[in-house]
Amino acid sequence: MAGSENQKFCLQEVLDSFQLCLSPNKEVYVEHYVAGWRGLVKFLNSLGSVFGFISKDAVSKIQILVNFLNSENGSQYATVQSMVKFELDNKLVDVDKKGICPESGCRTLLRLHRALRWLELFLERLRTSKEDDKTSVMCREAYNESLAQHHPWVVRTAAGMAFFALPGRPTFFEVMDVGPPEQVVAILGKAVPLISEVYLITEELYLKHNLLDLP
Ligand code: 1PZ
Repeated sequence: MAGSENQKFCLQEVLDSFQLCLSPNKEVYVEHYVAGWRGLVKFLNSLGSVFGFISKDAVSKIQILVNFLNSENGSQYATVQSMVKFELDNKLVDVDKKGICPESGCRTLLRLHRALRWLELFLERLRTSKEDDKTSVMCREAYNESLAQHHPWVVRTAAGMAFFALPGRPTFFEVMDVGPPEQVVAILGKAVPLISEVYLITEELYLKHNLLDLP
């Protein structure tokens, strides 16, 4: 994946990945989940280096999951469902506190899963926003309602400062690179429900296995 984060971003690609994410029986494919995040990291990188600390963390989590996919147990990581089963069955998850498995697939994916909720809330605000609405405000509101609750003060502060560097809505829409604003809004209209579905399926799975607070 070297260098792939620097290529041109297109919102359509992210939409495609999240579309491919769900199997016919509604399991979540890790490969496409990770591809969706790669697309998002590309987008974040094209917004400027102030967001570097955020994309760096996302990239390292993506890499952990890719390594599992490419490992000898790769087939067990095909879907989030199979990953959860495999790691729980084989005691590969630190359930209470970080110890022998500080970088399990389950806890790593949980971080991206929480960020997916932020994304859903943010994109929905963006979709319904008006021309002069501020992206930084939409981003902060979405963050406070979701990810912020899982971040310590120092991360919240850094994130809060980065939000000020977000470009305005017109530039933001241009960087999405799918055409005029109406087209962006239309694609967001498809993307948000998809992201929401992937989020809900994962959330229910993690809840069922009591994995929502993994350290
Ligand atoms: C378009 C604007 C982008 C704003 C992104 C909003 C999210 C702010 C997240 C700030 C993350 C700061 C860096 C590191 C955080 C980590 O401590 C946590 C917990 O991981 P642990 O320490 O437990 O291993 N990491 C995360 O919460 C995952 C964050 C992933 C963020 C991906 C954002 C992708 C943005 C896509 C842009 C459309």
